[in-house]
Order: sequence, then structure tokens, then C-alpha cells
Amino acid sequence: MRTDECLAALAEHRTAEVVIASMTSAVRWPAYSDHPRDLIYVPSTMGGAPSLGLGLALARPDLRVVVLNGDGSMLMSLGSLVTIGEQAPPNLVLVVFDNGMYAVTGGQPTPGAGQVDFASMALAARWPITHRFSQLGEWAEALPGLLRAEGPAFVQLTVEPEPTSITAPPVPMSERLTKLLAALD
Ligand SMILES: Cc1ncc(C[n+]2csc(CCOP(=O)(O)OP(=O)(O)O)c2C)c(N)n1
Repeated sequence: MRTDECLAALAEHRTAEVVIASMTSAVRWPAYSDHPRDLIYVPSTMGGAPSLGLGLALARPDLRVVVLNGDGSMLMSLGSLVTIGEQAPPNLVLVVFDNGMYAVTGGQPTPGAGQVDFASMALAARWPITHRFSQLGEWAEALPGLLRAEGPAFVQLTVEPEPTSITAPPVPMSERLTKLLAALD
């Protein structure tokens, strides 16, 4: 399945969730969504999106947070799986788009390209919900439940390798993040 198809399915089911889109998803998500709770994580700390999502999910338990990550970025911060498993925010969903490559920097293969079982890693890190999908229909069918589930929920999507390049986001993420955090007062 293609990353774009997966994002289109997510956009169909998304309602009020915060969506933190990184890497290829940061480039493609704005084609499907323009929502005040879209945080296009550009420029990003590579590997930082799950931890950003964790912080936001803990700070705003009234919101639901969906993080879209790349496999290369997930490999850079595998420890965040353990931290999230321990903190166990019920309102967090982490989706790894496993295309087996560093797509936004030209398509270099990631270590273990496409053969890494991230979902099992999340399970071992005590995430209560873990999935691995390679069929679009399975992802689309699971989405409504995942967006309401008592998480944290981890999803590995095996997607086609498609090199791309990072583009500047239409709205700076910092503005939206500031507004979301300001609502704490
Ligand atoms: C420490 C570090 N090394 C390398 C980079 C350069 N870099 C930025 S994005 C990226 C690739 C991201 O790959 P992945 O997370 O798999 O997402 P995809 O591009 O495939 O969507 C790389 C290598 C960086 N930002 N930081």
C-alpha cells in the first residue's frame, strides 16, 4: 500500500485529534488535511516525534494525539517506545510508516529495510495495543477503533518505498503548538 492511501484513510476518520506529522507524512498530510490541530513537524528533530507526542498527550489528557513517524526516525529513538510504554498515556497513537528507506533524504535504505518488527518491539515495551498492517483495508478497518482506544496504541504500516523531499509547512508548527499548550491555563 502507499503512504498517501494510508494518510487519506486517516483523514477520513480523523475528527478532533492532534496529528503530529513528521518526515514523508509531514510532506503529504497537508494534501489531505488542513486542521488547526495539524502539527507539521518541520523542521524536526529526527526521532523526536514520539517524544513530542508523549509530552503533549501527558500535558493535555483531554486531547487525543496521533503521531506519524518514519521507520528511520523510529530506529533513532527506539528508547521512546519504552518510555511511552511505561508512561502509558491512553490518548496516544503512534503510527510508523515503514517504507524501508530514508525517503526525505533521497531514499537510502534504513538498517533492516522493511524487515524490522517494530510492532513486536512495542509489545515488548508493554504497549497495550500493537498492530502491523500491510493491507490498506486492514488499516482503514482498524482506524475508527484505534482513534477511540485506551492506548497507547502502536501501528506499523508496511508501505511502498517512495523517495520525496521535505517542503516548508504552510503554518509554522510552533504557532499551533503554543496555542494548544496555552489552553492549559
Ligand atoms: C541525527 C540526524 N541524522 C540524519 C539526519 C538527516 N535526516 C533528516 S530526515 C532523514 C530521513 C528520515 O527517514 P524516515 O524517518 O524513515 O522517514 P521517511 O523519510 O522515509 O518518511 C534523515 C536521514 C538528521 N536530521 N539527523
